[in-house]
Amino acid sequence: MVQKFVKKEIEALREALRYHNHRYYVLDDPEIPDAEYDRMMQQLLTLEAENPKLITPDSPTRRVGAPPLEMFQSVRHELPMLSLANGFNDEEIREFDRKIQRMLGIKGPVEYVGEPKMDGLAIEIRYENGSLVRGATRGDGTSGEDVTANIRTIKAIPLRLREDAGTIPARLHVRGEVFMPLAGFKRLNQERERAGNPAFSNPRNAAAGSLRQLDSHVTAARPLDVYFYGVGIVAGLTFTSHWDILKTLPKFGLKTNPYAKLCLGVEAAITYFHDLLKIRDDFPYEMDGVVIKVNDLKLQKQLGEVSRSPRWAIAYKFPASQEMTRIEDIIVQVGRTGILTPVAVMKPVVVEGATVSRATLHNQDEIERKDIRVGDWVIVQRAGGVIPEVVRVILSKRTPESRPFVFPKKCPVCASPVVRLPGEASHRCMGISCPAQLKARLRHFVAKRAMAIDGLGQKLVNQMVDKGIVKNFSDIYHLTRETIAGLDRMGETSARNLLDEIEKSKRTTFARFLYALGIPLVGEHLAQVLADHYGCFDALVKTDESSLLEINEIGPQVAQSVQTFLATPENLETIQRLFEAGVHYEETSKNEAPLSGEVFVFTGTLPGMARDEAKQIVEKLGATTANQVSRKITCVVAGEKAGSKLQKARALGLKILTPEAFKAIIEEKV
Ligand code: 5U1
Repeated sequence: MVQKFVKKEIEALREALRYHNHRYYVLDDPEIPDAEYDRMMQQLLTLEAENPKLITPDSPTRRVGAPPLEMFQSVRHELPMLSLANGFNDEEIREFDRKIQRMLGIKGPVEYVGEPKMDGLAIEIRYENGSLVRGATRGDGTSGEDVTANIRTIKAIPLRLREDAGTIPARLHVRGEVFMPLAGFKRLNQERERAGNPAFSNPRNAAAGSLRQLDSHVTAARPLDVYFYGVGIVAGLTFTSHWDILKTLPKFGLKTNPYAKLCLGVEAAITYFHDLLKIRDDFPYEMDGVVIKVNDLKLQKQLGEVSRSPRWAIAYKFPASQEMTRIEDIIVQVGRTGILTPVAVMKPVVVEGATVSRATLHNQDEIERKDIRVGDWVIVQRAGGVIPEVVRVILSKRTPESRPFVFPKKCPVCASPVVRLPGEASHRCMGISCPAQLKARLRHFVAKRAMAIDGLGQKLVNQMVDKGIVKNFSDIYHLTRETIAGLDRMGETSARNLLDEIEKSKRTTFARFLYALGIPLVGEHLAQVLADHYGCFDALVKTDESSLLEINEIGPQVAQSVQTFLATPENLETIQRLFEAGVHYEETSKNEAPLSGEVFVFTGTLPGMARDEAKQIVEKLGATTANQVSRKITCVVAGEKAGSKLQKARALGLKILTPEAFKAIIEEKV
């Protein structure tokens, strides 16, 4: 690469790393996944190694972490707290082992200790003559923040060492990781949301935010825990191996992770990593990998350290559970029940070993809550290690080209109207013959409590749809013996039986017919309510939302659903075809009633009769009533002071009755 461009690239990387460093270490509010940060750091390290002249003392590679916050006292670590080199695959771990063997001149297997790498905040605690005297964060490795008061509130940390190990050392500086277990993290976030405080984005941030509180009472109320994994200055005690440290510390009351394991040779250490990876999600806390350490302390000393990391240890990182990618599009999928689900189409990215390119965005509210737009950079994770989800938008990377998502008004599969019913989170397609829903709708249509076509099960329905034999409900009534007999596992006899059942189903009831149509939210009971009220399809189709709302058990959701369903021409066409194919129902009394099919609107005052009374009378005679004037109205009764409704009725050319004419009709019909 041309030197000028390399310099520019290095500077851009440094600036980005400084920005994210600040978010991560100072604000406890990282914006990008750790894996992305690691990658940028790796890239910068490589470029600097290739161009050593361009290294500057202020490069993020020369320093880890950020300076301590001003409010805390700064504590200088008597021995620097090192950080770890990372490995991301088996081969990198084998290379780490080969280097160790080379440096030590060993040919046989090296003894390692494998330990879970906790995802928390590194600390050092000083015990002097058995008493806890100081607790500090790692900070930049050379000095950290004095968080003694906060450390003292963590119940897993002894204020005085136990004496089970015999003599108490004069000085024992222990190192470990403070973390927040998942259950406590979940509880804390629920409490915060209830109190209107922002939730922590992950347990690591929650632990860091809790430990770096100026008021130790706040820390005391946070569910923090600790595992110790090493020592700094020690006086009055000697250790021979790392395993010795891990087994001795608990005797002083200092917890070490019980999942640590002695591994003879690098292959055993690699197996340890894979075993832990398999059960990673079963742990009550988050780990981000395992640490593999040379066990023998003499060998550790011989190996020493390079820049900021010991040569005798490596962090073998688990595949990242969060990654960063870009939303290229938001598409809409139609489920078999007609629910429309927005799905983010993303630039493919590997998360926990699997390529992720799509994630459900659930519904409009979820998109608005997370403010997700097409073109946005987002963080994705695999929920429970499996289902991809968009965690949040990286707002600082948003460009003016990002576009908010607008739900389609028409179903992307069948172009029928899409509605979001009042109080519902989802949008629905109202198309009765929508191919995306056809199998499920047909199965419902033929079910026992609907059209009751015995012998037409899901498998047969699926075959008919897949072969294109049935494209809508009415096609069932045009099936022939030959067509049915040609289907898998069907013969002449079963075809004849099925045709008999189909024929029988043509004679039904209005309520069953309505239920079979599968109008969203209209179950068996409401189908009966509608059938009782309207008596026949003609009356129902003429109704409007306000008249539907006048029925006792019909609320705004159902009213809108029925109204939209019946206002969809494709649906009416299918229903018409069913009637033409011979489907009919027993006419109910409403159908035989003298005013059946009529829709009345009353306006103005009727002398000697309350409006409700007039409505009841016409309803008893089989008519329906409405509050608004529309083309569906067959008769407007206009009393005194009839206002705009009368004008509209005239404009639409509707039949208008005076109160006297109305009374005469009633008397004649009763
Ligand atoms: N379990 C564990 N975590 N951890 C982190 N051990 C461990 N050792 C570390 C670090 C930074 O460092 C020493 C190897 C120096």
